[in-house]
Amino acid sequence: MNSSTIALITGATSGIGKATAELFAQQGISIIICGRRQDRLDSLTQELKGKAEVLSLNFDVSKADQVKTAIESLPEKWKNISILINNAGNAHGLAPIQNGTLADWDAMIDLNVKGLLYVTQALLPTLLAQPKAHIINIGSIAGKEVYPNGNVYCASKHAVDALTKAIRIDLNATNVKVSAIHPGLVETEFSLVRFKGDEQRAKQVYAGYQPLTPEDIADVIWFTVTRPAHVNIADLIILPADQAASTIVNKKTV
Ligand code: NDP
Ligand code: 8X3
Repeated sequence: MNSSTIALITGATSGIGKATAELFAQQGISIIICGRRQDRLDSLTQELKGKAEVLSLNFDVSKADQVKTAIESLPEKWKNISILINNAGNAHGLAPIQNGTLADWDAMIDLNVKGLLYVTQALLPTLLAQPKAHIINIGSIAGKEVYPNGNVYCASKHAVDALTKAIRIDLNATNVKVSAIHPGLVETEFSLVRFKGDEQRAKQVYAGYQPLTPEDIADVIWFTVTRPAHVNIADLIILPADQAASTIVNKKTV
């Protein structure tokens, strides 16, 4: 892998996607960083300047027309993408099903499930045209288990798990490897988004134990994409040492 390798990373303006962009840039991979916050895309482009070739694309993954337009707008030299990191995703709310809102449910299904499908479909012709290509879907422990009040977020991540397996089967006879990485608790802006900007509540999620960092997940993504051609890390769960299951975390009382 070198500067002729092009990776497209969704959700690169924050958390896991940003750390992945930083690590890929350090390794000299050309990266397309995606997200909706232009100021974040601009500052990350600035930060990575001189380390690697960087192109930013501003689009909402949950809007099929925006995804199509953004991918079609790629300059010729950026078209040969061989690594797709489907990372953009979030939870909206944490409420029992009887108190959930349609707006939150739609947002999660549109982003975590439909967004992943839209980006994957838009890039498949390109990925299939490369000698070797790789799709990495960022799932979650919430795609392997369900937990109280996690209902629709867990369902959306179970869908990511199912789609990863299904896409791997459908692409089995092609040049495209398909992998999923399922993190447990990672300290990012995830909980701030889930709790709609409530910083205190978000902080509590990561208090009393050592959560994973976005860089821990970026390392695993890098490991996954750099295995030899005959090796596919198909499905991987990564938890903080203090986490045994979604809701079982060895928190020290303070
Ligand atoms: P962050 O909130 O820090 O990052 C989410 C990223 O997704 C941002 O870059 C955001 O960019 C982007 N995004 C959100 N909505 C959209 C949209 N509609 N269109 C395009 N981009 C969007 O969270 P994380 O880094 O933690 O999350 C990354 C992935 O990891 C998600 O799929 C999440 O479900 C998963 N995950 C996270 C865990 C955690 O504990 N943090 C654990 C397990 C999985 P912008 O707002 O600029 O569009
Ligand atoms: C994010 C981790 O446990 O909040 O997917 O669902 S969790």
